[in-house]
Amino acid sequence: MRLGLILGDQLTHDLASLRVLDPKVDRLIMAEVRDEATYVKHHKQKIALLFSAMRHFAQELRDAGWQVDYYEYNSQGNFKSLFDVVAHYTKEYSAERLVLTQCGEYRLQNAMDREWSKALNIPVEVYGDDRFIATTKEFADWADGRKQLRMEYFYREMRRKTGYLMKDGEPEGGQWNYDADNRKKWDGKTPFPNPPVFERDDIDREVIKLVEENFDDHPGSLEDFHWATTKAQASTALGFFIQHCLTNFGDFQDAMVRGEKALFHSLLSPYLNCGLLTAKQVCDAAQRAWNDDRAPLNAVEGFIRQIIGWREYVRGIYWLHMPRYAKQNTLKNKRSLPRYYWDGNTKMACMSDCFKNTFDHAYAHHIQRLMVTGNFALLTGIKPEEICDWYLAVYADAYDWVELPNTLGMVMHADGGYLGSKPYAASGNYIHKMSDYCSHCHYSVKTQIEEDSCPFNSLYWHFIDRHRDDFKNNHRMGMIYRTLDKMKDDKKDRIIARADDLLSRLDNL
Ligand code: FAD
Ligand code: DLZ
Ligand code: SF4
Repeated sequence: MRLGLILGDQLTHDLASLRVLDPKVDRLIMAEVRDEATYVKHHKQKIALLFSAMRHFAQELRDAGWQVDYYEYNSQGNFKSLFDVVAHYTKEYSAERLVLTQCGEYRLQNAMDREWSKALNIPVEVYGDDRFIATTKEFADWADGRKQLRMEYFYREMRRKTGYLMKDGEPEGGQWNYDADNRKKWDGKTPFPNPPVFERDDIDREVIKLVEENFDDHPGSLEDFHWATTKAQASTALGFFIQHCLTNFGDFQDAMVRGEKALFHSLLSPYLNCGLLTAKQVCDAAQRAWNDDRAPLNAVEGFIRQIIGWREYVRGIYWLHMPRYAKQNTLKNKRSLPRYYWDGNTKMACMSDCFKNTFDHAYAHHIQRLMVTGNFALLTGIKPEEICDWYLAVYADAYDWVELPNTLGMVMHADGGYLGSKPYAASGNYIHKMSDYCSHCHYSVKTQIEEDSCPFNSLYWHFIDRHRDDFKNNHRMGMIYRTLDKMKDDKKDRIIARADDLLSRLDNL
């Protein structure tokens, strides 16, 4: 008989390895283990979501006729790692081979490739994860020979491959991308839908108690734990998004509103990433909404692009360049992550709201991650590995394959502009334009050099100034340097002095 190992982010019934195994003779293993739950200090809600979804999935597998050995956290045996559990059951059943679907994270896949087969003394058979639209080989072929990659061109390939929003070989509406229509501040009127709240069952309650007892020192709170933990609940969440949010998704995709958790975002990433939903299922639902005239093209295109474009693109980059990718630090950042990334305690209203969303819900929407907490880390020169570990820990959807390229590449520009051609650096003006934060802030977004001036304003010019050599040949940055060069010397000096002061205060926190 063969043993099938199902990982916590592989909760999908037609997983590649499950298609190969035979429920009549083979057995499955799933395990909650300390090594996976603590390799970074995952948010309590992320652990609760995963453990509960894993337990529900194991039950569904048993109902479907599989024999499943499920190792619960802290059970007898006291296994610390997935390897310990696999070694135990390999021996117990005298398994002939171990079968699994490729791991999401390089860390684990690499350990398996290098050590597991030898240590277990049986072959380890790994199948490609075809829940993704593109295989890692397809991405590598597309990237081959390109000095710099552009998501937009890869996305077009994925549109052609899947046929989403395509008509007679051409993009619906004649354009590939409707982003120009998607950058509006919230109009203050369109009501925000209330995402579904799922009733908790005995499994959820038991897991929540387990997390409270065993992961007390991990960030976040379990008070507002509303995530779906079954495939059926995740499908309800998808239906809710399509019916109540998709229409406005495009218009307000970049907007931020104080105290609003998700606006019109889908909140589907944790389910996509652990397998309760698949990319195809989600995109099919969006395509149907377009076919039936239930949502406008700018919204449906923007949403599908995030999934078959960005999500696939970052995964492709990850597998093409790991482990080298994780070590890059092109801008030579040296600063440690400020304490308030962990305690949320800051007078900057934008940062404070993003931290609150993060700790209360293990969630923040894309622009909060990119243009607030990310932008601040970029401008202040935080070490890439520290900010990457933070994003990997605090979000329910965070896995290395998707978090790392987004943080190290998109936010920190630490890959030298390989993933994105220009750093997403911005002053407080951008945050002011896209949110209502500044009117509730201790700092003034209108000024640069006063004691109460918005920190982003001077830090932005400090970043531009200190990285002149890094960006002088980047034609997309030309206008910014021309603006800096036109600034009067004494004004520029005062801005840089204000930023220096802020940075030294950060270092002494
Ligand atoms: P929506 O706005 O509703 O978007 C729909 C879906 O598109 C998402 O569910 C997600 O699957 C996909 N998507 C959108 N943007 C991206 C992107 N840039 N990369 C990959 N997929 C994308 N996303 C993760 O899934 N896991 C992470 O660990 C993660 N870390 C991030 C770290 C940083 C610094 C930044 C800037 C972004 C990160 N993202 C990550 C991308 C994005 O912020 C989240 O996917 C999104 O906020 C999830 O919320 P949602 O489901 O409501 O998304
Ligand atoms: C994120 C996570 C956590 C918190 N716990 C477990 C676990 O106990 N068991 C498990 O199989 N998976 C867990 N995961 C997801 C894994 O970290 C994920 O499967 C790998 O990182 C993918 O390579
Ligand atoms: Fe953020 Fe600056 Fe606006 Fe305050 S003034 S909310 S710090 S952008």
